[in-house]
Amino acid sequence: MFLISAEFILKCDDEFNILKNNAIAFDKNIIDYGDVKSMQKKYPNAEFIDCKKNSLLLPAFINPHTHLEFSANSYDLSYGDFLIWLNSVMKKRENLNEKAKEELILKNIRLMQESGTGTIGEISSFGSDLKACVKSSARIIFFNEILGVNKDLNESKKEDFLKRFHKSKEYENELFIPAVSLHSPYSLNLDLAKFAINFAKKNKTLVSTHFLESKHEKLWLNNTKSKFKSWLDKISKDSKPNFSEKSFLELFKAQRTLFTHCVFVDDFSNFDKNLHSISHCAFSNRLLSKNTLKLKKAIKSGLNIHLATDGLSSNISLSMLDELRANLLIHRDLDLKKLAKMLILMATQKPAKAINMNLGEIKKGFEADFAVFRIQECDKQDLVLNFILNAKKAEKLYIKGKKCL
Ligand code: MCF
Ligand code: FE
Repeated sequence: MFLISAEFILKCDDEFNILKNNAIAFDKNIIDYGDVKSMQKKYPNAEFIDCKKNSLLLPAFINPHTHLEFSANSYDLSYGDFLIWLNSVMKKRENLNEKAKEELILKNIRLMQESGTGTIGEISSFGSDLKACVKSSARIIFFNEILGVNKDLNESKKEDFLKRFHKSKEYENELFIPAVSLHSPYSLNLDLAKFAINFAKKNKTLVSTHFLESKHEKLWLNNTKSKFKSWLDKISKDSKPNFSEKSFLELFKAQRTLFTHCVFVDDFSNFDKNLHSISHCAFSNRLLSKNTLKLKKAIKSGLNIHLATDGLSSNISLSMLDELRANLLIHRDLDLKKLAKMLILMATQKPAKAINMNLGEIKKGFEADFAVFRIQECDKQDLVLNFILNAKKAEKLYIKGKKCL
């Protein structure tokens, strides 16, 4: 058993309690916490890790949406409009995937850990990220992606998906959790989508999907003239939308699902508050979507909204700290200090609820996943905002009680 002390501990509970000069007793899980002296008395045999003054401990960040197979991108893709980006991805994706070798993916996972992230939701398009994800010390939810509009190819798409899923299943353990990703309503036909949902239900996995990321997608799903038609006609002749906004959402009834982007959602009441959540990728939306999530309205609806970085295919960093800072800049209709606290919860407690794991909070019985940062002297009322503004690198990272940094 260990005992770790810090000057400040962000519990990341609903009340946003901040503990001062407390210590946490933990093994794989959080056993107890309280003021340092009484904890040392209560657990005299625990190994003491003293983080001393000017330290801040918080639950490790959860980044539930990345595309590590696109990690080699830097000058390759075009931004400013979703279809322009998509064309560039289609042209470059094989090549980018080829360049994203195990070493590069491991390096990026390491960088994420160094920025305080403990859990990653990886969208795997090809399966070439499998080995690195298994090798790393991060907790990974490995979303095997399925997509395809051309019905003639359905059987081979299913076969390929099953092969990748079963391969990932061979490595399943406490820190590596296979799951399913249905790419999006514009890139799937009904048969493939139903197959994937039924498969996820049967195997009791988490599901992730991209939804209403661009105006083009919204127009397409609403059967209004859109540039998506000519784009999709290149893949499947005389294409028609396979879903409406509503019929796509109906697929995910009774299924725990993370919906990524949702920039063009107008009515959040169509989601299931208990099982559905939104992964908000602010930086990615700036590059591809010409719009951002209506955060205030989305939160007011009672739906669980959390943050994610998306991949390096539409971001310059996979650090949740950078993503927190990007969010501070764009949600100008929210009070800055209140927003800072909300955002910390959207990087810890909220994504934990979305993936239904005992993570993201300093709470007895929860997994011992936390990060420690060096801070500077600061008024308690300014602490959270100043932490977001300044933090770059975690000093320590524990995942399931194991020291990773
Ligand atoms: O989240 C971003 C933007 N929206 C959709 N897809 C992707 C993103 N980053 C990478 N992708 C991948 C996706 O997984 O790009 C491909 C898929 O394999 C697009 S193919 C329609
Ligand atoms: Fe994505």
